[in-house]
Amino acid sequence: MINVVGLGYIGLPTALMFAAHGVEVVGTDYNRELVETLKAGRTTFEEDGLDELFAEAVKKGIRFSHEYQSTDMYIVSVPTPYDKASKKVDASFVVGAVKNVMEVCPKGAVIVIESTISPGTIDRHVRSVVEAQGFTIGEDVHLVHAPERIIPGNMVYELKHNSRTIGADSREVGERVKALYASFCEGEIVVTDIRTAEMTKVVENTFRDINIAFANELAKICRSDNMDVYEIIRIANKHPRVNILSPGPGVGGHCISVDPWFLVGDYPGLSNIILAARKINDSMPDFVLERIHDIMKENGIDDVGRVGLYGLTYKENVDDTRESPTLQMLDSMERHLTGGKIKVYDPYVTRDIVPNQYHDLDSFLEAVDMVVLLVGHDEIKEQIEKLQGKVILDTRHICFLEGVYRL
Ligand code: SAJ
Repeated sequence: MINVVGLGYIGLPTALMFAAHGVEVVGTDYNRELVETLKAGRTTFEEDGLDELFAEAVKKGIRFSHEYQSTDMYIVSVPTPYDKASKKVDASFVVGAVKNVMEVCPKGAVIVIESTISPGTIDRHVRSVVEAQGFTIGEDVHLVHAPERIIPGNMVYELKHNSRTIGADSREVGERVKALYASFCEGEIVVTDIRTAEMTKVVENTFRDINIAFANELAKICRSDNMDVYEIIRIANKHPRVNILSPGPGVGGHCISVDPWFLVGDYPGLSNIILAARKINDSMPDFVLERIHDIMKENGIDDVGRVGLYGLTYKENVDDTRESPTLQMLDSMERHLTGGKIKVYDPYVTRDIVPNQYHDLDSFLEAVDMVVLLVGHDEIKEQIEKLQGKVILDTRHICFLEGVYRL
């Protein structure tokens, strides 16, 4: 039996996938409300194919509990934020989960950590905790790092088809965990050591952050000298070895905007391009605010209350708002005392999380003269003509109506 600890965006689909493929699973989370929701037969976030997977896992007998189980296999998928001051990984949730596991696990249990951690986290934070409790690593307990790679919006498909990495101290344990993941994972599963697995995961997200930063920097350069960045990227990408990503209002989510900081925190002085990329991406929400200001002036709009932000999530067709560029912008406006009146709408965010939030596209559009497209949800792409007659700032290159402004 596997005890999956932490039933968030990664833990839940992973637990469901194992269960749907015939593995006995108990999912544990300390959030009782979340556990009760799952027990009542409801998923806790929206994701393509998740409800079907949930139904299949329930049929195969998955159980949910707020208590740790006594078993020989644990998968820990708890959050690993970064410490805003030191920029280093905050491993406290991982350490807490491992401590709890050690209170109930039998001798020889394997603890797989799926949470993203910076290279050396297991050495520095986890091993010492395990040893301090009197456990001998490699005998009483085995540590493994198996980072995930699934992308919100396409999680269920990617969970099954992506290649994955297993880092373990011993080849034998690595192969055992590989065989377990192979119950559902059809991609290649590479077995390596723990530190390599830790570093690889962080490097992957850092690679993407740097590439997005390059696109964003190009957008700024082109704006400053009146060039069309989208046309330039489109043409440059016809080169067989060039593949520039898309500029946007910033980088949100809990991975790409977080993981590169681990390297900056641990290797200051050596992580120059990584730091520069982080700064460029973090500067984009303010860049959009400046664009809004200029466009308002150009069009004689002097009341920010007539401006509407479309999209609150960190990217299209998901309901996740963590670190979203829109929230970063609203935060920045508040700091400059210009927030409050601007209107906001997102079809995926049904709860009120910011002031002046609308829950219906038509009434949102009626209330504003200018629309800033911050997220390219299918909802707006499919009815883009509704924006006809508005002043439009499109930060996602999804609107081709006449007169549209871009980044
Ligand atoms: N973005 C752009 N321009 C682009 C691509 C993305 O501005 O061309 C923005 C998005 O709008 C969003 C942010 O970047 O705000 C990140 O979105 P994303 O779709 O690139 O990635 P995430 O954060 O949803 O998921 C990433 C993925 N990592 C990589 O592609 C290397 C995923 O595979 C990881 O599993 C996930 O992080 C994670 O959990 O680590």
